[in-house]
Amino acid sequence: MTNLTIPQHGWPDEYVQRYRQAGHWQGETFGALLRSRAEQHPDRIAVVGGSKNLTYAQLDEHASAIAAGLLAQGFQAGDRIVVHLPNIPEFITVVFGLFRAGIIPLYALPAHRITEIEHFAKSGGATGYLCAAEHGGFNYLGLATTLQERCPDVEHVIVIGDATDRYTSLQDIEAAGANTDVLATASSAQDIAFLQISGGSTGLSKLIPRTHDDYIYTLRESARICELDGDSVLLCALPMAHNFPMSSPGFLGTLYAGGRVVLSLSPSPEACFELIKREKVTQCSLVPPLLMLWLDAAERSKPNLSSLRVIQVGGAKLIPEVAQRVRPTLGVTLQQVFGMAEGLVNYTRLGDDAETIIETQGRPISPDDELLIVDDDGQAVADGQAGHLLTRGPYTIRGYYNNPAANQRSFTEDGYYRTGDIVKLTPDGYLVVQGRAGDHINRAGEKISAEEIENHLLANPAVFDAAVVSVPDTYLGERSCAFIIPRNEKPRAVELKKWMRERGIADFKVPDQIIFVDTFSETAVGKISRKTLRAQLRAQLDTTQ
Ligand code: J2J
Repeated sequence: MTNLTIPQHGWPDEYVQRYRQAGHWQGETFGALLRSRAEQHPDRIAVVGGSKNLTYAQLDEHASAIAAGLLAQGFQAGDRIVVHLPNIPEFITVVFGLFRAGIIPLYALPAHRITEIEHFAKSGGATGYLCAAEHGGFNYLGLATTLQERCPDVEHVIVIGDATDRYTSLQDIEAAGANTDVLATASSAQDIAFLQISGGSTGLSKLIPRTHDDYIYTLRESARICELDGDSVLLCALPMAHNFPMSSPGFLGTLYAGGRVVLSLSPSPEACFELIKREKVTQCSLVPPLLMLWLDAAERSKPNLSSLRVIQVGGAKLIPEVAQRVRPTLGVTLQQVFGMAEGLVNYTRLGDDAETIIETQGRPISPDDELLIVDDDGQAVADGQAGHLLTRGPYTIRGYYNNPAANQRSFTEDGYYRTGDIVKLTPDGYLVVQGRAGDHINRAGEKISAEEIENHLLANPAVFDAAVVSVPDTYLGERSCAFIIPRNEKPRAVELKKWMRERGIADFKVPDQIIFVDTFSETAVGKISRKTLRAQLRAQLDTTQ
């Protein structure tokens, strides 16, 4: 068994004791959690997706069969598998199967392509890749083939759907493990349950290790704060591999509360309004651009959304003008969520006054979340002033997975995570997000590292230099703009975009806008940092638009 613990970056003993004594960490694993729900209400429907319904008992059975099947296949507790699935019920049976076997899922988004998957597989040391054969017109089997060529350590490819004769189907894995009860596993509550992906500012994504103990704590508290219970029906419209629809309160928080999860393959208002009516959905989580689409569509089509009570909105800043439209247009309570896959999550509470709900991004889940707001020199700012948010607490990681260099940058010596967000605190302890210190683009909630995209562009022979910046966008919140100095002949922007897609990166990372320039700045380039350069270019855009 390897890497189950995070030796140098785990919580120090005194914090472990503190969080246990406070009752935050209760020693429960995901495997045991599902079993207890299946015992409490075996016949209640847990998941609805496409034409499939699964009860809690069925979910439990699938999870055990998958766990047993994977162990029979040669996987061992502590191994990592890249899970690359859209919003289908198998996402849930698979991850609980992995939890039961102690195998660590590493969650990729459906939009990710070979470049990202290769990076995840290598940095996570994955030995398996699990995908749907096809989704949204993309053939994931082709990706699997390239992945195995580039990463020989990925020995196993498991496919949902037609696995062809090359790969193993999930059905066969399940059949091999059928009727085998796997509950006691090598994993315990303080072990890593899964790896999430960071949306950080620098370079390639980092891997975020979350333990059973810390994550289940957030689920328990999120379910309470969002007032979920056995009657709740949560629509999962965002890609479920994202931390937000997974846990704030997300499909896992809903299963924690014994409610029902309804999965939508598309977040469009057309698809979702229909599901809300048919399945009597009570809660849903959206990013601001989607909320805007829903609001516009609801004003036009006046759908029946009478079952819906709460919409959580987070992932990017929601402006008060849009927040204000939620109750009159959709007839529901808005709940703002400011969270991060690294940990800290803030919610406005359902009973808060309208001003708090509209103007703030909520307050932390836990009384043991420690927040510091500091200036550029690391000194605490005066009350109510904006500054860099640093945080540590019972569900905020103390370090990325196997990444000492990133940990050096992203964590203080006493274990605070540097969120990269600029926030201020209201006198009531609510956070108002002001912006980001780092150079990433928050494109409709998807975080894109400027540096990562620049590095892709620099690999093109026609590109001499490139700098990527964010531009405010009415619908996306922010869009990406690449300033490019051509080497000789100016390439065509469409060709460059096509070339990026063919490199195999997620579509949302392809620059929305490309501007060719002869030089970046009058100041000698190379003498100023990339950060300053990007700031100058952004300012240049502001004055020319
Ligand atoms: C402004 N910026 C926000 C908000 C996140 C719940 C909700 C969201 C995420 C998430 C999550 C924001 N207003 N309301 O994991 O559990 C930006 C910040 C933050 C970064 C984290 C959850 N909500 N953000 O978005 O890991 O910049 O998590 O640091 O994808 O999103 O991104 P991510």
